[in-house]
Amino acid sequence: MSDPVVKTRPKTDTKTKPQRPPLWKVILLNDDFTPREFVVQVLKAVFRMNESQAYRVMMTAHQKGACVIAVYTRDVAETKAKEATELGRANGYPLYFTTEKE
Ligand code: TYC
Repeated sequence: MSDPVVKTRPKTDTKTKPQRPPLWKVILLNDDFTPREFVVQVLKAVFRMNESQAYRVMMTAHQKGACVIAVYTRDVAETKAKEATELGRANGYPLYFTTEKE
């Protein structure tokens, strides 16, 4: 078989923009047992928040039931959610962080 006369352009020539990786939300869920101060400590340690940011996020979850904390790539979001949930568990609290695609 001979090569086709009209060749398609290589993929590198396409005009489509490179796609950003999808982002995942990390969501803090309220519960009735974890002390407020402990939630604040975890938010500061795992999500690099300062005291007032962490307090505001904790109070939002406390009052509304849940609060979006931050968005990351899927891997980072899942790792941080797991790490933060595990900190609660290790201290006997049901503190829970989940992830959701944006
Ligand atoms: N509701 C908890 C309490 O009253 C505090 C708390 C806030 C727990 C936010 C979890 O995501 C949370 N001690």
